[in-house]
Amino acid sequence: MEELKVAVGAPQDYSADKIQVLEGLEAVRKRPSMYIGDVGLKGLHHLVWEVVDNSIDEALAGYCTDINVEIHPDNSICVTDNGRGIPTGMHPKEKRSALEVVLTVLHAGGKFDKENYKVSGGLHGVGVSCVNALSKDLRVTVWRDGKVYQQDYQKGAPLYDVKIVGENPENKTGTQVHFWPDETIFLHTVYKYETIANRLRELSYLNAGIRIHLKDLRELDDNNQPVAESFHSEGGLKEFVEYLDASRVRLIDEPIYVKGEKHDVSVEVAVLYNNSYSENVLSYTNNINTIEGGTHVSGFYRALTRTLKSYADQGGMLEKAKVEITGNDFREGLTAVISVKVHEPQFEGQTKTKLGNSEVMGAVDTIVGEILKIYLDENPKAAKMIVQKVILAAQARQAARKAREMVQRKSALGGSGLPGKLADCSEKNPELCELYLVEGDSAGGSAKQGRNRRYQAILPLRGKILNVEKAQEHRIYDNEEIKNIITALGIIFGREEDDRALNITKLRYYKVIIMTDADVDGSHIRTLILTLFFRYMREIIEKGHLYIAQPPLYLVKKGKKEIYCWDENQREQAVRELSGSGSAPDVQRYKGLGEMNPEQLWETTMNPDTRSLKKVDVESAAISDHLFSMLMGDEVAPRRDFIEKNAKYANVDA
Ligand code: 0RA
Repeated sequence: MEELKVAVGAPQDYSADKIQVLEGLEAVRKRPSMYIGDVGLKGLHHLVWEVVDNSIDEALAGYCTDINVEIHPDNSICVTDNGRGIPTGMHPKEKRSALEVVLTVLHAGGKFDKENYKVSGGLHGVGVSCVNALSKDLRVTVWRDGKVYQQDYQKGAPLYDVKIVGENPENKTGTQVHFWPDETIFLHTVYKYETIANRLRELSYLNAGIRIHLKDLRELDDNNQPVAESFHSEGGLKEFVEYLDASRVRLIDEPIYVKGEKHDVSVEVAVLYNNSYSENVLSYTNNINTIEGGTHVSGFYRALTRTLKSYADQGGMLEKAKVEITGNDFREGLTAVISVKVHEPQFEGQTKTKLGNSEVMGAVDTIVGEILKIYLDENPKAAKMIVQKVILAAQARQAARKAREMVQRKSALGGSGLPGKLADCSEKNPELCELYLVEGDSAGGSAKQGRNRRYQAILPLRGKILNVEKAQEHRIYDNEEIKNIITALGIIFGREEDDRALNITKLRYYKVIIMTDADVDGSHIRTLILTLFFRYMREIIEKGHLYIAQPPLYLVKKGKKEIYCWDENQREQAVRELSGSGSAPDVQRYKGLGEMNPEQLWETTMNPDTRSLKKVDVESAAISDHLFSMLMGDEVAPRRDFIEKNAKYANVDA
């Protein structure tokens, strides 16, 4: 019946049909950003996510246990799974192999049969045909029905009909997609191992049981083996929060774990409390990181606040402590992962990473509320630890408000209210203004002399600023350097309904530039400043206002000729260049900014025409949070491990 209807309505002319299909993929090639976000590194990696998501879907449907991802020496990517294999039979409507349809028809995505798939991943859900369109070459191989099928494509167009390339007597099943991104489309074509490894790790936690193997064939390790890692988690989200909190001190022994389903929304949550003062909540919808949060996160907070509050009320604990508790007090020291699976997710917000479905809020609220209540009743010891932490947070918040008000009242009263050490610029339009946060009074002095005083302001910082990772909020307002930074920036800390929320509408400089020495102390101070911004002023990073100055490492000099160098390669080249006529040039290694005179500092590091600035971004909140808590937190072992492991890559000094 179905087939008959399709046959009657189908285009008579097969080739016309084919042209239409190619037009679809042509649209992807014309406007790739509409389908994969951008054509930079992000878009390049998006191709991998798209292919892997299909295999994950197959695993979620219960047919696939292992996924292999290989990065080849030519930066092509090969993804293999042991699922059912993309169907290869004749597609009744398209009159060609279903395999070809999946690979060449936009939005076909392989999901003919919606019942088979609970949910589908992929931010844009564009499917593997989109990857095909943006690849100069792609080869798909399917093991199915005792045969091996194959088809090759260029820029999305099949080179031949699907063919059988071999027998498969053991009746293996699976799909392999090997693609070569088109370098005429992408700005970068070199894959980043860490980016892929981080995403695959995340996927293995979000989808317990699946084994994902990554192999990088571009580089051999010390044993002449390709770099490889396998990701597999039986504990799923429970292990995910433990991983996130690995460098923190726990208040409860085991994660609180919630799983349930309501109104077709499946909800999974894992929660830990630690002794820090920061909050780390990650949320996912259909395996996609919802960076901007949304209804699932709101539902979680509602349930957490209501359930903990009523538990504490019943026990008379709040009355005894004589504090007013607000929603945020339940979030200090909280680490949680929220993962929901929704049939038709609506993504909103600036970066389309905020979940909008209203039914999800109630589902998460109800499920978390019920299970958390049972947990608290059954685990009185853990419950007491959490409530005590909440009460402490409330008391600290009151102290912080007083301290913060002192800082802000002072700036509202006294004259300009700006810190005495600030050498401000004359320009008043913040879009044109830059603030340099400079390590040390002497470098600060050089910067003041070397700067363009019309639009560049200088704030010297003396010594090391407070490590906010280890301090309660009210203490940060006692710190002279931090107070100076806040008042110089002109921002308002906290609002009535949300003490932690920041108001940066009055930000006085659209570029805030951290300028520290190129030595161990300098990098430590830079990390401390970055931690302050990450924990208390993240919006400044998110809006792209925070930068790191890049002072040169060397000056190579002979006679009147001077060449500044930022790395070893440049230094070697400069030495070769100036060695030309006889004697070797003089090489000066800059360790501190203070070794440069004001003119040199201007020329190399501050002049917008010649300097290079590194923009700070919050690549992934999970990674940064992990990194900051590890670098700045209490536990020493993870920090040592990290530094040992990354010593040769990262510029992170102990
Ligand atoms: C459509 C239908 C079926 C499986 C798949 C697509 C499928 C797609 C991909 C993409 C990567 N790996 C995959 N594995 C399977 C179900 C086929 C059946 O009923 O046997």
